[in-house]
Amino acid sequence: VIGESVALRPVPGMVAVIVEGSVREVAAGVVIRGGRVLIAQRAHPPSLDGLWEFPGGKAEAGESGPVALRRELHEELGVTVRVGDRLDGEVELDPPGRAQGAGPTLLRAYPATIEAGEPRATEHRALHWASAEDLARMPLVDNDRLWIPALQALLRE
Ligand code: DCM
Repeated sequence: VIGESVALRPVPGMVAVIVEGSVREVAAGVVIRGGRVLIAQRAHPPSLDGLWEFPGGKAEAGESGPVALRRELHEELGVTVRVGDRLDGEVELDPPGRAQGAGPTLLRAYPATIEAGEPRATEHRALHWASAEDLARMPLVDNDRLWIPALQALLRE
C-alpha cells in the first residue's frame, strides 16, 4: 500500500475498511481486439493536444481505479467494459494532482474488454486501433509509453 493508510481491524459483523488516504489514481484502459489496441487522440490541454493515449481518467474521491475506468470509458467512448487485473508499472503524474494539496496521483493501466457498444470519440479528436508497429511510430503521451513494450509483446502473440 502506497501513501497514508488506515486499516481497521475487522471484528465479527464488521466489514474491513482500508483507506488509501492520499493517493489518487488516473486509470487508463488497454482495450485489445483482433491483435490491435485502442488508442485515442487527446484534444486538450494544449500541451497534449494531438497526442494519443490509452483512454481513461481520474478516479473521484473514494472510487477505485477499475470502477473509475469503467465509468470513464462509458462517458468518453460510449462502451461498457469489464476491467481486468492491473498491468505492471505506474507513473507518478505531475500537478495538478499535487497542487490540489493531496498526495501523488498515479497513472495505472488496466486491460479492459468491451462488453457492449462500439467505441465513439465523444471527447477525443479520433480513435485508432493500433498495431504493435503503430505503437512504435505514433506520438503517444510520454506517460503511456511505459506500457508499449508489454503491449507489443501481447499484440504479437
Ligand atoms: N493521463 C495520461 N495518460 C492517460 C490518461 C491520462 O498521462 N492515458 C494524464 C493526463 C492528465 C491526467 O492524466 O495529466 C488526467 O487526465 P484527463 O485530463 O484525461 O482527465
